[in-house]
Amino acid sequence: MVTAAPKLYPHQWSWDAALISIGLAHMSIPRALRELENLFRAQWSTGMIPHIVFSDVPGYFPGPDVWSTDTVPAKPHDVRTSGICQPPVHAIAVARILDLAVAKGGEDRRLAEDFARTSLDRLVAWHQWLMTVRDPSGLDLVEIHHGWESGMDNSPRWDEAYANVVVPEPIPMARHDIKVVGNIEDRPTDREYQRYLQLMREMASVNFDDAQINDVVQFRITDVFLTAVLALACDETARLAELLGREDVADGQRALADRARRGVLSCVSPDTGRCRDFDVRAGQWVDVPTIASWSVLVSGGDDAVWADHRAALVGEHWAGHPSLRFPLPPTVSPDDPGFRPRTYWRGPTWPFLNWLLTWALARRGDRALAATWRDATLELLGDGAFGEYYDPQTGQPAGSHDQSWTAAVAIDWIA
Ligand code: 9YW
Repeated sequence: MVTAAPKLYPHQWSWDAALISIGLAHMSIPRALRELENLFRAQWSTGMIPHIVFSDVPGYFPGPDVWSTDTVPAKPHDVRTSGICQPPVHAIAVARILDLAVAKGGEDRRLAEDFARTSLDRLVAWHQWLMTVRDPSGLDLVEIHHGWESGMDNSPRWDEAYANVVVPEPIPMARHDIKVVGNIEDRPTDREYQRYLQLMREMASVNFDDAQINDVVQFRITDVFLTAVLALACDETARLAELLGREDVADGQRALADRARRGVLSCVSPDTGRCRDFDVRAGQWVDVPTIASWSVLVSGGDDAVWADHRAALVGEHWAGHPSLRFPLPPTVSPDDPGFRPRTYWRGPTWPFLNWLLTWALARRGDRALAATWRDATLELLGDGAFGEYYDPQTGQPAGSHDQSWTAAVAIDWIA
């Protein structure tokens, strides 16, 4: 199994693994499939694909003992996992690998087709869980219970919700991340970590039982970006199902994709034009300008809104900001007072995210912008550091180096 990063993240992360498997497919289709299989076999019986599948390597906090998922009935007993999820990019990986394998032909093709066939039911269960269990209010939007589920851990999108999380007593912490990443500014603060751990405790208090979590967890927000990714994932699953002659699955996935797309469009603010998240506990929209504000660029569903979101993201407040060294989308606008160019999800540009955006653009036929962002990201990666994220103003790598999904997307682009 490929770890997300050699030192900082010595385990398998869910959405990283999907992108990593795409990179691996260029070298070996069987190897790529094994990577995904390692993740898929950790799928819970509820349908959830967990956000971390733990290896035996120590040195990450919070590790499996802190997560306390060992007695969760829904978890396969022979793997140790976290108890939450991440954005559902997996169908995109299965479909991309199948396309590459079909081009190669022979045994690779046969293996990838078999894998896709057995993956279909897994993907259906996963998407279904997200759109049912995680949409208890029937908003056509996926609700998350932890910032980590968004994959954008400390994005300013979650600041207000985290500010409302009460930590009744200090929780012991043994953070490794700040030792591994020399620059403390690159990582979330201790205050943020206390809240991350508090939410884990709340979910563990009901043994990660979906039926009870909503009542105990102090963080319930619909995630518009995750929902936009789900729309694409359902589209890709429908395409896969058609290729494999499973029309029954294709129809269901198309219906889910439409729902997710409607959900994303329902988040567009009539005032700002931006996509918002909805804080279920506070009963209010969260309209914080971040890269997720432009989620319709990912989901599509309305040509006029899509064009608005594209224009915003290439515009002078975002990728076209005069202070940026490369014309790439930062995660927070450099005009925002909260913009921190090196701090994780508060400003840096992330190569894997640029890949996802270019994939969505190319799929819609916007090859010109996709090529611009691809070329600029590859130029950024020319330093050979394969940073986890980059300061968009200086082009310096930040966070972990040798980050696996950064390397994987580079391979996919240049292969
Ligand atoms: C953490 C592995 C993960 C990514 C997330 C990213 C970060 C882990 O690293 O979270 O401990 O903070 O935010 O999206 O999957 O690369």
